[in-house]
Amino acid sequence: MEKLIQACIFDLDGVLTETAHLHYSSWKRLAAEWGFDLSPELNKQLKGVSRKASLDLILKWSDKTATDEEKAEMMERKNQWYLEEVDKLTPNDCLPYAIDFLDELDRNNIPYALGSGSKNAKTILAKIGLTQRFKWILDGNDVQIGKPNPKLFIKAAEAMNSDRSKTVVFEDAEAGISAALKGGFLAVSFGRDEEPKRISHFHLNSWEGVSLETVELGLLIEN
Ligand code: B16
Ligand code: MG
Repeated sequence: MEKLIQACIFDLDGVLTETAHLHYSSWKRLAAEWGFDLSPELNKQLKGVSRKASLDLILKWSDKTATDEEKAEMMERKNQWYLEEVDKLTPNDCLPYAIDFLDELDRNNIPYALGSGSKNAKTILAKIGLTQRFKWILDGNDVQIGKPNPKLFIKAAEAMNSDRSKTVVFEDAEAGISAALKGGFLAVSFGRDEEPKRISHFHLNSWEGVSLETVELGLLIEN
């Protein structure tokens, strides 16, 4: 029988590790400079969204304008603050049991790629000790337009030469699940947020106890 899952694409932040709180504290610190308090509710909308698109949203929410030069300087500073915290990550910051699932993919010769919107993805992967696990790493440096545009995932599927309708995207963000659906992928949402869960094909709360069979059966039963 032909396998339902022929390849996988993993988002990084929120799926293999968790740095959303570090993005949040850095954006909050920046916005505080012009007196805007970035709330946790608004911050939720930044999940999976590129650095540039995130800044544009924060500026819009706070009715502030900035030149391209000022925006570049703001993003640079925010990123420095974020990287100071990323530097403290260790392999213990991999989400629990994620590696067990990667091991199972390896045992079954199922190819997998990273599909992260972050320009810092390679730095983060190295900090959490996952660089060697990924043959294909696609990140925010590989595309002009970020999620919810599906281009990043499409590039990852092209690199693996996989059929998109048999390639699973694991994503924690609504923008990422939208990108996966637009690209014709199997979309598995991950984590605690409700929005991605509402539109995905199947949902996982954590990696604990997750096997290929869990995901295949979930995708078959729920669809
Ligand atoms: P950077 P992912 C995304 O990573 C984050 O979810 C999102 O919050 C962040 O704004 C985006 O990366 C860009 O990050 O500033 O490091 O380029 O979830 O796609 O792995
Ligand atoms: Mg994510």
